[in-house]
Amino acid sequence: MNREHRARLASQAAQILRENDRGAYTVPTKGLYPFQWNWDSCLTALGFASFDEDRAWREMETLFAHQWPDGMVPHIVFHQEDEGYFPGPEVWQTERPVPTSGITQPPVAGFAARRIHERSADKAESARRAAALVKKIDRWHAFLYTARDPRREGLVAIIHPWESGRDNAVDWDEPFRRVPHEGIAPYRRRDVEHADPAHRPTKEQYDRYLWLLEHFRHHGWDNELLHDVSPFRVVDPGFNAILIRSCADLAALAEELGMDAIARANRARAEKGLKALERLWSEAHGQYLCLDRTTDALIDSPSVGGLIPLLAAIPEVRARALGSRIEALGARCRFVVPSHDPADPRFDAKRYWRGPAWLIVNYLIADGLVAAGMDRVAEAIRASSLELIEKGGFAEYYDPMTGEPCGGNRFTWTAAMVLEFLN
Ligand code: 2M8
Repeated sequence: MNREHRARLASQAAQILRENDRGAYTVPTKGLYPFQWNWDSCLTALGFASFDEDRAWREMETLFAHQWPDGMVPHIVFHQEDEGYFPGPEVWQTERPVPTSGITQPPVAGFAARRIHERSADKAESARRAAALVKKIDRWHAFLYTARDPRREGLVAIIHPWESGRDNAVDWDEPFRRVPHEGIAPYRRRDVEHADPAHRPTKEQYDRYLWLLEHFRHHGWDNELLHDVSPFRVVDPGFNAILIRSCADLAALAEELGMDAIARANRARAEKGLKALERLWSEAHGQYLCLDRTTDALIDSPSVGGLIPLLAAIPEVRARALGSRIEALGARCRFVVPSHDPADPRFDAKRYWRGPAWLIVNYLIADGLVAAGMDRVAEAIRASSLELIEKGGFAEYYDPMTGEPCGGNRFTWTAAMVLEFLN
């Protein structure tokens, strides 16, 4: 790709960020997702940082302004009313000053904040804004390692598939059987009016998402209770690896800013998490798997969640094995990285997180591969990602067999990741 070509792609990506900018936060895409989402915002901030540092910090500051008193950072902030999304604030009923959802999402904030600060041009201003965020991110990490790890194992559980960010991954099929899907209030889905229903989660899955939501609402969104009362408690290697990396990055950032207690606490969390992650390794699959905390058994589902640990400082032998795994997946599809192994009969090339490739996941994995010295594999992911954009535009996700763009279009975090890949 020549310079002119790169500049054209970067300007298209920046244009999408501006289009979806609502002033102090961005929406993931018009129509389908009209509010602020947690990990979308943090990854989008990275995109903003390449042309507007002030706007990058503001994106994260807005998100963290809605942190709960217990430290949780909600997965959606409903800044304004919009009928176009379900479930909206009237279903969540979390009683926050500005309505939010009642669950969280992968904690990429520590990772993003460190990266934005490292690249900042105005170091004094960046340090000032980073320091305020560091305290809040630290409280979020503390929340996760208590409320979601009550036995202090060093591994946090998600209590709703939406918390993983990989909503309908094959990983949840088995533990989801324990979640009832009857007796919920009647509802009307809006997502299937914006996107092809064949590319979205099924009705049965939505019923169970809603059952959990109503169950937690019934428990007053009390995070002291929710982990134990949830019939769905899964340790996701992707979520945990992101948290471990964010703890390590927050420790480094805090140290640079002279916030020593926060640095120490997060370094200790990262070390403990890394050791505990080993429990999720599957020699048979050559990758990490989810662990069902209710049965204490690994879930037999080779998904991309088990490759995301490349982002954390896992042992070299594990990183090498994951590198080989990604090469093997590459031989099974035209574009990498599929969110589920195409060799598994449950793979579904167009259905959301059950097969399609996602640029944000590609970015996180590529980052880990470079850190582990596997530049060639990382470069293949980067090239594949940019080719997907060239062929299909800035979509929410892509069929890894054909490259067909799926889901929402002119998608914010996809555009942000293009800016990162071009950086
Ligand atoms: C998707 O999830 C939301 C629920 O949070 C939905 O489908 O309604 C996921 O891809 C999630 O990872 C993402 O943050 C969100 C917004 O892009 O959409």
